[in-house]
Amino acid sequence: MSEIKTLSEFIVERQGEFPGATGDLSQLLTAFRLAAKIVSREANKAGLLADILGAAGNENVQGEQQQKLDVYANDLFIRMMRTQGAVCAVASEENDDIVHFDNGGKYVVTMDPLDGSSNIDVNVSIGTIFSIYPRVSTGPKATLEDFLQPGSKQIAAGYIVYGSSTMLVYSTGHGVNGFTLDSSIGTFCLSHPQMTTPAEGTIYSVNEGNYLDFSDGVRSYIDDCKKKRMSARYIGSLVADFHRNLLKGGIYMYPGTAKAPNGKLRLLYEANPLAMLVEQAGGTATDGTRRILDLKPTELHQRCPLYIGSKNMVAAATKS
Ligand code: AHM
Ligand code: MG
Repeated sequence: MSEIKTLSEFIVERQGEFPGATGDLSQLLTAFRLAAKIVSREANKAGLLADILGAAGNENVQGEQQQKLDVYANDLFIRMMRTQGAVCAVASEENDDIVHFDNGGKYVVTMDPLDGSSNIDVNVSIGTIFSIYPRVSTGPKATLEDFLQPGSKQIAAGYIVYGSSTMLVYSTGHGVNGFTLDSSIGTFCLSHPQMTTPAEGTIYSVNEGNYLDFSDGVRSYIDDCKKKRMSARYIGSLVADFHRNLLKGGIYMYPGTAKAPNGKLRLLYEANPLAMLVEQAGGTATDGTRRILDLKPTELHQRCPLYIGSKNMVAAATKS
């Protein structure tokens, strides 16, 4: 029987990769691990509980309706980080402004606590996305400057996909590793060590309902995908679409249009963390012309077009 490695063993084993590591990052990952298990449990019973299922009746900063599980996941991840102490402030998709902890923590976190939330009440995969940056400001409180660092400054990024099983995938800049939750023992076990993504794939993922609004270049790339008889796969949960394509090889696109030149997805807590992961796995992420990780954010909830996945496919989709 092959050796089973748990996420906690793995985190401890890898702590030495950081010169001068104090264990704060490890503790933070441990907090995410626990929050992930709780959200996974809640997501699994979402269909049973009328008070969890369905809209919470609030709108978030993007004017989208929040689902109850969004609010639950947001509160939970924030609570876990607040008690843990390594993080001094968080920017979340669900909060208009920075959430401060006033604890002197040396990291800031950006997160989408429950991505693809329109899929909750139809029993389709959803996810959590997170990104960790070193705090760069020196005053008593974290500032916007801490959050507006380019993605290349991330020290860790990851996601949790609540799918047919729950997986936590993360990188600290030394490759990408994936852990599957064994719900019978409540433990994440290393199931996908050193994940790499193929340079070429056969899956393209895009909301083709927007085809008529796309640029000529994007339309012609989609036409090429069809001519080559590639597979169209689009769940509408970024984490799940990204995860599948990472494993199998493919491209996920959310292009800009004349009406929404920056597309829909957010740079800080959707594009940047996934861009770090895809690059660590050998893939690429661009906004059509520029590397995502080089973009200098100007706003917390900034959107950007996203082309992410297998290297050759991203190059082909963005060549014109
Ligand atoms: P959300 O963060 O409000 O859930 O929105 C992001 C989601 C992504 O998960 C998904 O890829 C995309 O929106 C789908 O958008 P669309 O329905 O326009 O195709
Ligand atoms: Mg989202």
